[in-house]
Amino acid sequence: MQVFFSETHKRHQPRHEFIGGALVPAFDRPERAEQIAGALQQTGLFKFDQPTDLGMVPIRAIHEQDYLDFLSTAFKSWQAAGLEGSPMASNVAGSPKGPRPEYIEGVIGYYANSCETTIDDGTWEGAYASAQSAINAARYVTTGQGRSAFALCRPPGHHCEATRFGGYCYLNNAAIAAQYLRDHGTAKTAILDIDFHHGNGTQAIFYDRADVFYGSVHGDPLLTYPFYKGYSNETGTGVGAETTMNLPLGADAGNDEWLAAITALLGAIDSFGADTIVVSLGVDPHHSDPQSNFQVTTDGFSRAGHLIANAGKQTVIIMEGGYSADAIGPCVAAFLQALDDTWP
Ligand code: Q9C
Ligand code: ZN
Repeated sequence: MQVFFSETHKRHQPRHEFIGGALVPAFDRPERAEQIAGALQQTGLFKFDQPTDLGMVPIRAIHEQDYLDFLSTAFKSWQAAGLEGSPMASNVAGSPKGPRPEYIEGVIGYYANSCETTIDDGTWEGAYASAQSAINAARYVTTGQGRSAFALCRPPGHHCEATRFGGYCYLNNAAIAAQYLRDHGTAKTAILDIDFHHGNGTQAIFYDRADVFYGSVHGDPLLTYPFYKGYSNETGTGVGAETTMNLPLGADAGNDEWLAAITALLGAIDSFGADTIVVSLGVDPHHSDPQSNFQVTTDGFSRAGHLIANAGKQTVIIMEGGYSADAIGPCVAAFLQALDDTWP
């Protein structure tokens, strides 16, 4: 399988994040991507390429220009204001947003949906390169070079909205890929999000859209991040009514429940009539993951890959979360190999 992976992810080196009232070492460490790349390379079944720089147009198709300007200058603005820590929001704007504040501490909260995530020197470069991997994977599939491609994105994207970062995400790679497919000949695209966390950013971006389906299986938001979105009664609005589907699962959900939810989401995607599936692949549902309360096994990811392959659609896979150093490589490899092996 074709993989797009940029070494530039290393420029994104968050020092810490804010959890439980304390600054703790950041979960999205550069080693994550290296561990996944290493596991794929060991199999000898993947062809790695650096993404071609396809520019800002596909990114602007999802994110507002003022947000992009903020993201690319936030670190400098923070330093210029004499603030000493890493830029992070200690307050967030409500919705709809009022006036944009002038002082950077207000500006950063205007563009945040969550307060644990920092913007460091190199974050913009890393996020831009990550988005380019997603765009390259979408282009690979939509130009008929192959039926599937994997974007080894880091940082991840699915918590990021059109104008708000958070949850370790700065640019919504899956949304950018889905929109790229729409703009290049795909009539109907579905996003299947199997990260442990609900993709609140992706859902918000496509909530009122009839041409992009968003379906997710995730930890019950009553118990876990992002807490305020991802409930089963969120199903879309306006012309996008019934094009969002959320299947939250309770603590300790294992392979059987998780795979049944994926099967249900694939059924809805088939009824929707999608030509292409964008998979937001988080491997944090694994039982060993420090962020999740699910009990999915490595074999569970293999079975998920089979199920998705059997849908018989073009597939663009986007890396999202996964924080268990020992499990993330094997889980991604198991998923992608199963997906590749079982093409009808
Ligand atoms: N007690 C992704 O997996 N907060 N983001 C966790 C844990 C943030 C996860 C708090 C989790 C964000 C892409
Ligand atoms: Zn996650």
